[in-house]
Amino acid sequence: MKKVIFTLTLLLWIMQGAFAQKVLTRDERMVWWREARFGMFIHWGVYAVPAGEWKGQRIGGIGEWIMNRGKIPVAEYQQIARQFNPVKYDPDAWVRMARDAGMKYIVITSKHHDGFALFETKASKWNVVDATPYGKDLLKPLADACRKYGIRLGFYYSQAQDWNNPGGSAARRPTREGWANPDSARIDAYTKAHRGHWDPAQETKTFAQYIDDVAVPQVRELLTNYGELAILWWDTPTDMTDEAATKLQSLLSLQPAIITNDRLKRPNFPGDHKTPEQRIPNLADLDGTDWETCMTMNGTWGYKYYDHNYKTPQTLIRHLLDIASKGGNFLLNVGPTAEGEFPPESVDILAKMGQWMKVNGEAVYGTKASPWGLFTWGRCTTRETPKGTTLYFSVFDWPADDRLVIPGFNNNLISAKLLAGGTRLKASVTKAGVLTIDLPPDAPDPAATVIKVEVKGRIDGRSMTK
Ligand code: FHN
Repeated sequence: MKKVIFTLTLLLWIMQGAFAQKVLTRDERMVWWREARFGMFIHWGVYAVPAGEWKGQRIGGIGEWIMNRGKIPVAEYQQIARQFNPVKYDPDAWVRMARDAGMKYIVITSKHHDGFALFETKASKWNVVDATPYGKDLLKPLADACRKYGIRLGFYYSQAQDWNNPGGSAARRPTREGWANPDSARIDAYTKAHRGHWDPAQETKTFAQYIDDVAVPQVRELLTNYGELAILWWDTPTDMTDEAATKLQSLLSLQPAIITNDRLKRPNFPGDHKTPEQRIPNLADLDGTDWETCMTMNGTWGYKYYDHNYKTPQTLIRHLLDIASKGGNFLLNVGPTAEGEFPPESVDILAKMGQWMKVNGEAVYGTKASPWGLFTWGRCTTRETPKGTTLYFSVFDWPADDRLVIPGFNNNLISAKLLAGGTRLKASVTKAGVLTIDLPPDAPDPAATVIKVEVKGRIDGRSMTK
């Protein structure tokens, strides 16, 4: 009998251990994210079909807003889905492009403000399975490919704004200037009186009904049907209530390790990280909260066939270093075409950033912010090691005298070398604490050349001038 009781107790104990869900602290959940530093944002939806043009006219502004800025009626907009047939969609290739660019995670628009779900959902017929000739869930194979290549996956979900599912909110924006819609004055007067809506079909339910009928069940589906998820990326809390936010937030317990951003509802739902958009914060604006800059490669998130105004790989590499030197993450956007391809310019940028990251990624992943702020010639990231501290000086503007001079340097030097290729560099520290590094005559990498400096002890950069 004693033996039976003992065995049963042991079994119970083992089972408890196996099933008990450990509550992770925020720091535990954020470990991989703080290491990752670089991720891919993907804005994809039926708006890639008009690709910035409606009825022969270009609608200015960002491509995924075409329905709102053109005040396209619901029934007309929904016709677009009939042309959404991304037969060239190759999620395996997408994930490889992200991985080869040096990105560690992907966040994709599962549903943007036009309410169109890229996934199979029972909560609304306005989704890729029910409304398009393609007829298949787009997120499942992406989740599989991410797992295959060890890339973390996050879902963007527009929780409040939804211009197609009735009751969803709509930001109060006028018809896009420059679009010669003869009816725009009347439409704009209507939107003013109707909390941003421009079509009575948008108002057949209340916002609370929309939350219960669409947002809550869809977020539950997203958190249940795609395996382990890394991030839930909320966006534009227009008209959001605390009650609705609480309902959505409570679903997150379905994914105990998930990270969320700060856009569920302000100010009571701060999430895990801030999300400066299209800008890199100044040092003075940072308050110790984790943050991630999201940015477009050109001027739009969703695909527009005529936007070729791309930033150069050099600019984007420097943005990544600027962000890392301030302790943030970089979420860089790609807007695929309606057929399912990344625009060629994006492919090229990703490949070039990947070439740089392959050699210099050490200066980015898992590094900490510069203890000294910014240098006029470039940026610095640091890593604490058992031996002391490694400093990565990323030089953007090569000094005319081929010398890097860093005053206020209080540590003993171990070594200095070029990160790419490992060539040792002559370096010395004067008694007055000035570190001088002799550089080769020309910048080996015009985008950013990283000088890796190992020193004893920890850095006290307070005495350093810029
Ligand atoms: O309105 C959206 C926009 O379309 C895009 O998705 C960006 C990405 O951060 N978020 C909103 C604007 O803040």
